[in-house]
Amino acid sequence: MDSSVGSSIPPHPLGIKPLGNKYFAGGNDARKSLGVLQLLPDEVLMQLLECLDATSLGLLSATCKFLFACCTADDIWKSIFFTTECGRASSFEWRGSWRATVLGLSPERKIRVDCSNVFSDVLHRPFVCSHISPRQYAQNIPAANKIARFPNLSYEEFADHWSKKPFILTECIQSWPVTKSWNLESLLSQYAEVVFRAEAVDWSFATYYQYLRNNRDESPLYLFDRKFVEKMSLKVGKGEGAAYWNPDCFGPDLFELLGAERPAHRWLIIGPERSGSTFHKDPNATSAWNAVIQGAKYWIMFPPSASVPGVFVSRDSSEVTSPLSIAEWLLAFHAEARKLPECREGVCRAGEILHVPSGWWHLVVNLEDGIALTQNFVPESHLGGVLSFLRDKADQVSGFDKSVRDPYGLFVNRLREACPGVLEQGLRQLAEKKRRWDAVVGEEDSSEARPQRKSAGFSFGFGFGDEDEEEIP
Ligand SMILES: O=C(O)CCC(=O)C(=O)O
Ligand SMILES: [Fe+2]
Repeated sequence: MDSSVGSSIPPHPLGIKPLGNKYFAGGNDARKSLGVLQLLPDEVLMQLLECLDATSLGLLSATCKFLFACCTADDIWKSIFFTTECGRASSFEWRGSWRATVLGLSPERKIRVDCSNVFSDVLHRPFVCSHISPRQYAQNIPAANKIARFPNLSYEEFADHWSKKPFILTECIQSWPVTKSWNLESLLSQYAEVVFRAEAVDWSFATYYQYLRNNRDESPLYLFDRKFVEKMSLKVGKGEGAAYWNPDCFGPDLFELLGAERPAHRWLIIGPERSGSTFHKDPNATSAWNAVIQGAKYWIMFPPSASVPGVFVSRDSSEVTSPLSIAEWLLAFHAEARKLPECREGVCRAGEILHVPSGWWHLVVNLEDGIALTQNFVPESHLGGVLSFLRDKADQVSGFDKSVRDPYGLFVNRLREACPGVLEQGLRQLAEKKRRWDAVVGEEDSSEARPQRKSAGFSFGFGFGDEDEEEIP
């Protein structure tokens, strides 16, 4: 572990220590009191405890210090929370931890059991991960890695030079009214009762705000809502009473031709420090912009064909496996990733907007509690890539309503009606992409050119017409 990381971690409130410390502890080991349960490794013991209810956990925690430490681990209580009445409600009182919320404990009440003879990585590691400060990873970015920053760009500059590279614009969204009127408190006063989607839960903003301001989760629940415009009655687009509008520099968004049939494309994103998005590519080969309204986000990005340390992709790229949490990836892989020549990094602050080019890998972490808006779009320069994705990776296409049976056919028809020249150019890009691919892998193995089998799905899928289930990054 990076020594600077270790030094910023406070001691565990119960005194639990990493397993390695056992060898200096002179035989004083709480695990010895576990009786027959000593046979089970910590991972298995925790899985077993996850099957218990609150009462059983309470009883078991009174038997010995090791089980006390296990039975008070907050991750177990998170699972229990979702089986309770509170867990099904959109408004409730958040008490600072899942355990305190389930048990209705007062936030001031602290556990005072000395578990300093409990040695366990399984219990200690989540504590470390929930206390790392993401800011240290955003520092000392090597000059060659820095994401380009400009005040603004014209559409011509974007189309001619920048549509395939990430960049940050520092003076592009300052005229958006929301950059002045939105902060977490103003949203709380205006939208306290509005229910937003945060991963798998639907919570009122008042409840989410309490959680955001006072939690120690390793991977905090991230508010990621695609119906925010409707829920907040916002006006999008230049004109009287507008909240915000699409920046001019990204030019026409060809998915607008799909009208009501376009896939999910805009999200309100709110989260505390440490929340964020693990490595993924955006859906349907779209590009995106991500505008920070409050807070600051650290971005680490790689071009489409790069191998990202700690991220494992199946052969047809339909499945992505990466470490469970952002904190774990930062601890284990950040230093190695930063050394790669393709690595790009940057901090996007309040009032700035970042461009994610089609196909680029990105991991994003909030350095402060904050608010952002994001939108996926299809610029002309990536039309071939999007057509190729819709046609050849039909099983990985996501975000369309169930009623749209043939997204590729629909998009081609709309392009043919509205702008046949652009379609022709996109189909040329598509043919060129296939020609280049065949030249590299040989026609036999052209997996990009064949429709893919249905698989478990890319981890950043938005679900195929599956209302809200899979809209989590
Ligand atoms: O966490 C974030 O702000 C990044 C979100 C993101 O990558 C996305 O919307 O695709
Ligand atoms: Fe993304």
